[in-house]
Order: sequence, then structure tokens, then C-alpha cells
Amino acid sequence: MLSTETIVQRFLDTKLQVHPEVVRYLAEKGDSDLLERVVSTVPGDTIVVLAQHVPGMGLSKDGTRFLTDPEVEIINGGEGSSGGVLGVTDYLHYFRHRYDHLGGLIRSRCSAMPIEALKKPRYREEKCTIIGLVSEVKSTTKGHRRVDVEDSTGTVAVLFNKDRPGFADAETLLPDEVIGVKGSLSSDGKLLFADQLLRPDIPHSHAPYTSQTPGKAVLISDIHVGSDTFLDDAWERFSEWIRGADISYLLCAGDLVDGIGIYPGQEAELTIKNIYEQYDFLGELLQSLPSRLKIILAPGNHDVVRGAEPQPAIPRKFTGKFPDNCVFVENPALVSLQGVRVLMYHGRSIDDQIGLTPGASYENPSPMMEWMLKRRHLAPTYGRKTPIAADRQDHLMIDPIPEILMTGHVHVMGIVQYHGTLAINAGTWQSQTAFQKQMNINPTPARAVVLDLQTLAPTILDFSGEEMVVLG
Ligand code: D5M
Ligand code: FE
Ligand code: ZN
Repeated sequence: MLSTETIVQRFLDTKLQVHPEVVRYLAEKGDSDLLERVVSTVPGDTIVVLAQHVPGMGLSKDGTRFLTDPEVEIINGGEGSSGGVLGVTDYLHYFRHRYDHLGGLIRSRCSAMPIEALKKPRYREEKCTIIGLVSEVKSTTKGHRRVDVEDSTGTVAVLFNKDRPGFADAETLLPDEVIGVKGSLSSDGKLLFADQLLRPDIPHSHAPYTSQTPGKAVLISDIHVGSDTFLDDAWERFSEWIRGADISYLLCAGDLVDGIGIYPGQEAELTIKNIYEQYDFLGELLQSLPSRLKIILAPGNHDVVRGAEPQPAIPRKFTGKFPDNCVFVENPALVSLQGVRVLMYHGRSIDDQIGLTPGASYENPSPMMEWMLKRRHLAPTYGRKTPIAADRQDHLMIDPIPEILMTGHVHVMGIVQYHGTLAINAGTWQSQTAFQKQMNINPTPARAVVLDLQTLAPTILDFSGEEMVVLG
């Protein structure tokens, strides 16, 4: 152990002043041999001992020392891992993969029977458990929920009674999610009265990983460069703040640019009307951030790639102006920052959840992120607002369980903790658009979430005013 006083005194003894960063570094290292080596090797004309005099301390180009070297691994959704043209039959494989995998998670907690077995007379009015894919969700005239559940052997109708405990969970059921149901079969064997809804879920015992070494990531979303509502002043304040902050990673969960032809009449709301120029402009904005940052960029529905999820990474022909410290990933992508896994998902399925769930609203994305975690799926519903590209594998499942689920798209901030996973929607860098005004969507723009990788504690910074404000 070396105290800061010891270090400062040792340099003063040799008539040297010392930069506070050097003191901090040497104290962290706690290596008295290193201290002696520095004392004996600084050039004779030195007045202040700086980072460049300390072996291994290494100044970055920006004059700021790394607390730790950035350590990024793209676990899933690296450049080029999806995007092939798929045949229609792949939907069979796709849903089969989803059912097998998520059904397996439920199966470990109960013993389920094949749905076709419910036809046998001996199960009538008996307790039964099934696992299947929800094929249809309806409200009955009395306000109960009736869903059809399907496995590879058959289909059964399941009734969730509005007067039973747990009905709120049943109201969040979405077409194409995988569930288990424990219940009693009707006397004609055609209807299962649900007692309990089982979801793949995250176990209560789940303990998130935390980084062993210091490190901070900044999470943002929906920059929308090129739109006349892009908040360039706020971005400039953010940019200046990050240049002086001890941040190793910057992640953006899609809608990097506003795009072209995304909605009717968009042209009139664009300040940059060329898609290449929109990306070039973003590239320039990112050039002025510190080169020590690792910047991880995923696409959203406004970006240039296909809308169907998983969306491929932004192609190289659009990223010529981006600095070398940028990494382009797919939507979704699972990235590890010093071992802390962040699942980045733009969040288009939130539109479907809002459309299909009573009480869900654009004002608060937190419950929707929580339901994604319970379902262990980012976007179960096929054929509504979220286009899904089928594959032999379902890349939209949530497995492994990440430490952080990060979304965007709705332009409204939300943070929620669920069974040890922290879900964060950081909001946007675009002010309210005419369309959002019409839809009564009130964005929370110009916010960034700082995530401490050692504690997983989030801090919300608001750059919308003249002065940056820490919101908590
Ligand atoms: O989405 C920004 C916000 O606007 C998000 O809350 C969804 C909402 N939005 C966008 N387009 C539509 C349509 N067509 N219907 C309903 N809600 C919509 P962004 O992806 O940035 O446009
Ligand atoms: Fe957006
Ligand atoms: Zn979006």
C-alpha cells in the first residue's frame, strides 16, 4: 500500500512536483518499486512529474488516462451475423426454436403434458399443465382473457378469469409468446381454466455480474441526426461533458439518423436530405468525442438497413466518416463491457405492446421492458408493427440473461430493476416532432445514463438546459 501523502512526500524530497493523476495512478498500483523507478528515471530538468514519466501509465491522444483499458466483446449480433435472404419455411424452424428453447425454461419448473393428451376423457375436470405458443388473444364480453395455446401436438383454449389473482399478468399476454399454464380442464375437455400463468422469466436467485475493475459506460438512444428537431445544442453540451469525463464506453440503441422516406412528408422535416450525409454528419460528431471511448452503435427503424429484426449492422459504405473507435452491431446485440453484458434492443416491439396491452402507454416504457424480461423475448408478436425476419434460430430471445437491457425508440426515459437485471431506456436527442404532438407522445430528450460497471448503479444526466443537471 502506498498512501497519496507518501507519494507526494517522496517526490517533494527530490524537489519534484507531481501531477494529481500520477499520484492517483501510483496509489492505485500500490507498488513502491514503481515509485522508486519513476523517481530515478525522470529527466533532470523535470519540474512536474507527468503521466508520460510513468511506465505503463500511457496517455491517450486526448490527454486523459484510462481508468481501465476498454474491454468490449460482442457476444451476439456482431457485424455480418444476420441478414441473409430466408425462405418462408424458415418460420417453421423459427417458431419451433422459440418454443423448444423458451418452453424448456418453463419445463424445468413444472411437469407439462402434450396438448393433444387433454382430449383423453380421464383428464376432464382434472388439474393439467401445458406449455405452448399463444396463437390468439381475445377479451371475452365479460372481460376475461381467452387465449389459444398451441404446441406441436394440438391447440387448446385457455380462460384467465378476471376475478382471479394474477389476472394483470394475463392482460399482458401477447400473440406468439411462449407460456405455461396450470389449470383445470372443463367437463367437455375443450377449455382450460387457468390457475397460474408461467413465463420463462428470470429466476429470483439471478445474481448479476459486476465488473472487478473500475469503468463507466454512457447509454443513449435515438439521436436522429438530419432531423430539424435534432437537438444540436444539447448534443454539443453532452459532447463537451464526455470529453472531460472518465467514461470508457458510449452505447447508442438505434435511430442513429432520421433517415429518408421513413414516414410520409418526412422530407419537409429534414435538415440533411441525403442519407450518406446524415451518417457523415454523425461521424463528424463522434470524431470530436475522445478517441479513448469505445462507441457501440446499433441500428433502429430510422436507419438505412432493413427494418426486419434482427436488423443488420450499418453497412461500411455509410460509415466512412466515423472514427476508428466505433463498433457497429446489429439490433439486437449482446455486448460485454468488462464482463457486464448489455443487451441492446431498439425497442420497436414496444409499439406492439402498447397496442395490445390494456393500460400500457408511451409515457412509461419501464413495464414493457419488464415484460420483455419475463417473457425472455424482445419482440414475440409476428405480423404487427414489428417486422421480424425469420431464421432457423430465434435471435430475439433473451438468453443469456443480461445484466442490462437497454432500449430506445419511444423517446421516453424509463429505468426499472427486475430480478437483478436493470432495464434502461435513455430517451432521445430529438425534441417533440409534429407527429408525436399529434399522437400526444411527450419525449424526454437530451438525457444520457451513466452506468457504473462495478456497482451497476445508473446516474441520469440531463443536457436539455443550459447547464447539465444530474437527475439521480
Ligand atoms: O419513434 C418515435 C416515437 O413515435 C415512438 O414512441 C413510436 C412513435 N411512432 C413512430 N411512428 C409511429 C407510428 N406509425 N404509429 C405509432 N407510433 C409511432 P421513431 O422510431 O423515432 O419514429
Ligand atoms: Fe427514434
Ligand atoms: Zn425508433
